[in-house]
Amino acid sequence: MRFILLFLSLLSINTYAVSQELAIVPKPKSIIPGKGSYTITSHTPIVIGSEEDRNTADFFNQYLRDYYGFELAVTKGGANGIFISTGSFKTDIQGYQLISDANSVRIIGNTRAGTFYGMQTLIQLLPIAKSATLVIPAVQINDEPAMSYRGLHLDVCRHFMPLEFIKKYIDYIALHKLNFFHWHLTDDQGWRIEIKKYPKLTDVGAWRNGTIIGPYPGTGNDGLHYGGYYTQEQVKEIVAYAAKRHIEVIPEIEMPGHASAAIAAYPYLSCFPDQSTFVDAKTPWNGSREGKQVQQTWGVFDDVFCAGKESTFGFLEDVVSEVMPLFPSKYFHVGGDESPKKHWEKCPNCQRRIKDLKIKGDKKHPAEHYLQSYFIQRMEKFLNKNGKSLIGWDEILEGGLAPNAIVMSWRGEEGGIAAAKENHFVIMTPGSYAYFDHQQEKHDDSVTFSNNRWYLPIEKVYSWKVVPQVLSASQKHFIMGPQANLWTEQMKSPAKVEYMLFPRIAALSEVGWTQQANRDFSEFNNRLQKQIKRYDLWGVNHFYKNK
Ligand code: TNX
Repeated sequence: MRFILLFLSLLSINTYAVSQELAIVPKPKSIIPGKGSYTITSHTPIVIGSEEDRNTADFFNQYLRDYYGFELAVTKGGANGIFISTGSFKTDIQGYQLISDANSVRIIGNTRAGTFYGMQTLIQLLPIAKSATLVIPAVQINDEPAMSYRGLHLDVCRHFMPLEFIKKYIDYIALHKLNFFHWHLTDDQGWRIEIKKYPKLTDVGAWRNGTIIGPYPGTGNDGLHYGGYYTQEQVKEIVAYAAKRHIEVIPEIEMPGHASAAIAAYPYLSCFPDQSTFVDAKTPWNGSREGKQVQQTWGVFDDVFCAGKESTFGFLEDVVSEVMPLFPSKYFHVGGDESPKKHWEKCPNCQRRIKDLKIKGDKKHPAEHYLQSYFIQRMEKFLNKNGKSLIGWDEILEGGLAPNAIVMSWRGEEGGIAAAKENHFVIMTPGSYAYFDHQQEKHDDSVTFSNNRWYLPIEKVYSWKVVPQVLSASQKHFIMGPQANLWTEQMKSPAKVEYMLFPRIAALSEVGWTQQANRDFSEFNNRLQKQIKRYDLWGVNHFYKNK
């Protein structure tokens, strides 16, 4: 009896030790620990199965160079080494198998992306301390993602992020086996993408004369001329960089709301071009208040794209036509959120449009509500004609969904549930689990650290069940996966973005990748301790760094 107990306790210590040692995030589907280990030295070759796997080898070499100070030769044959290849399993599931033993490490992906993810797992088998010989435990891992869409968003409008940081951000996405980068490129406080036909969008719209200090209404205005934008060449560079990491970039061009920067550049896009931008009495403003202004404060603004004038749609179609070819993704995000109807109610052009289209208000909603639906449906037709699928925030449900639209559910899960019930695809990004601008610490009242007092600790992110239980099995199929959003009103620098992102990105990755039944917070938390050491190795300014 005592022997059995001793044996059992040794066994449990052993499994514990293994799960500690193999701290892989997101947690793989199955891990079978082996005996012994494999040692990588600077003489170990990476043997690729075909030229298409070279990206994956390059990524690994870049990682070795950055954190261990050496890299490996990439070859096409050999008996020993790290073998990476992609099988032809006739599946689009991005799974892989990784087997390491005393003689080799073998990664076989179901798809190129699968092979790349296998390499991400190998990266997490490396010791954290810098060394010239890297010992990998023997193991057999079979893995695949639970959800096909695993996204991370970044708002570069409220604060502009340098190109080099966008690349770093994409690396972070890749290292967590996420596969979509949602790039929020236009908003009230800045237009951030070059449009050749409309140069003022960036000459004027990419710059503001100041920024309020702290959350609205702010304790003052910093009085600094602020802005920046990405040229089309830079955008292409980012898209290519992401593609090498099996990440699709989805652009977002906001309409009809969050349009102050575009309107400052081209006032005719407003219902009332001659009216100066409204600044409420509470807002500390810097510089001129005359004419249309790029916003210096946060929130929702009444001056939106006019839905009555044909010139608005001409402009938007031109813009979309320049943006589409830069992004091979089939998805195109048109925003659609937080668009007040106040101007449309008073605008003769919008009212004429309502009359011409015989749009009627009803007990539930005034006619302008349905005009929003007309706006989005019209843009959807244009996008679909060009082979793109429209994504919008859940407000695009207002007044009826565009026929093929994909809904990003942010005001809770309700929008996503409603859309899935109408057989529309859905990306889940509810504020209560996925808003990384909310603070990680309950009593952190320091306004410099978050957008507001909402509290979103990593446990809460981890507890997120992406697929709502109320849906039927066939409706559940429409839930593509999770996304977390980083709205940067209170993130002035890349360091601050990292502070808000890490380590919550680890929980997000598991929410999207690991089967629900295979997830447990305290077990995750054990692995997280090692993952945080990895973040230290990368030099990330994570939340626990200064604790
Ligand atoms: C709502 S989420 C917004 C953003 C803000 C964010 C702040 C969404 C579609 N719109 O414009 O930055 O809240 O948490």
